[in-house]
Amino acid sequence: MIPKQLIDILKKDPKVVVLTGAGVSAESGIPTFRDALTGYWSKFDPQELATRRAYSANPAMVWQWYAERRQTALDCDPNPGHFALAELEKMLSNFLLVTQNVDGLHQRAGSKNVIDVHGNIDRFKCFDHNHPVDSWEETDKLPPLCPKCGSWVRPDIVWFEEMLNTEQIEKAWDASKQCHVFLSVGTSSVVYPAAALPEIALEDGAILVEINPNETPLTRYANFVISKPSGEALPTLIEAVTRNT
Ligand code: BV8
Repeated sequence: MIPKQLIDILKKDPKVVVLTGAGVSAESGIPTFRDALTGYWSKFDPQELATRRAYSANPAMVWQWYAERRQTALDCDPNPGHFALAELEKMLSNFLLVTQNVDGLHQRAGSKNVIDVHGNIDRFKCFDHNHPVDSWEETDKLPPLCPKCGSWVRPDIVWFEEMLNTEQIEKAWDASKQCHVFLSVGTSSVVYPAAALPEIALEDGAILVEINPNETPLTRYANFVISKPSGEALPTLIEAVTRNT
């Protein structure tokens, strides 16, 4: 499943950047983003719900959507793919994990050098001033209100048409430019600016590896394509690279 040439490259302690998307958490039981809508939510488009506009129009409903997704994330466990990436980090002297996922599973699996470019569903801030919020007065009204300014509490994640954290995306940008190997794992590669990271890595001569059971717009540019679930492919990759090291 893992090309020998890729194993030999990874044995040479290259600079590695990994970009993950919702596919990495699929085997943990978390629906991927574009099928994150089951049941009641099935009549909504996530790209419509994950916006300031939707929150302004229907804060209680969108709060509930995130509350259910948060509970799912907290009830799920990291899968072998998450643990394999934590292992890969330990094996390499220069490694960065950039995740689009907001579920926190990489950190729970032991990954240390992680940038969660779209935020974390279990972190909160306020709608009007981005005040960090870690507790609030429980009332029967939702969303809860910011203790500092009284505006709605919201998840500390990046909605569509919101800017990503400049420092974070610049760090991810720089690492992608300098890396020798870029692994794109479990992402549909359609959401920018995260989807630009593998493009930058390629422009600067990196080897591009894609791990995804399905094709994406990136597939045709990849040097290595592993069309398997990440929970299977990543542990196999680690095992191959550590074998008779
Ligand atoms: C920005 C948090 C500047 C929220 C997310 C027009 C108007 C306005 C904006 C735009 C526009 N055109 C383009 C844009 C920019 C826009 C964008 O890229 N849109 C796309 C969709 C066209 N980007 C933005 O808005 C970004 N901000 O650009 O600011 C700006 C400012 C003002 C105006 C314009 C621009 C902000 C983007 C961040 C959005 N927030 N998440 C939440 O979670 O609720 S993004 C969301 O999509 C998730 O974070 C998710 O991670 C991310 C990407 O999706 P994927 O992770 O790839 O998940 P997906 O389900 O799509 O795919 C899963 C993949 O896994 C599949 O390929 C599948 O095959 C694979 N898979 C399945 N099982 C497995 C597997 N792989 C491996 N193993 C398995 N077992």
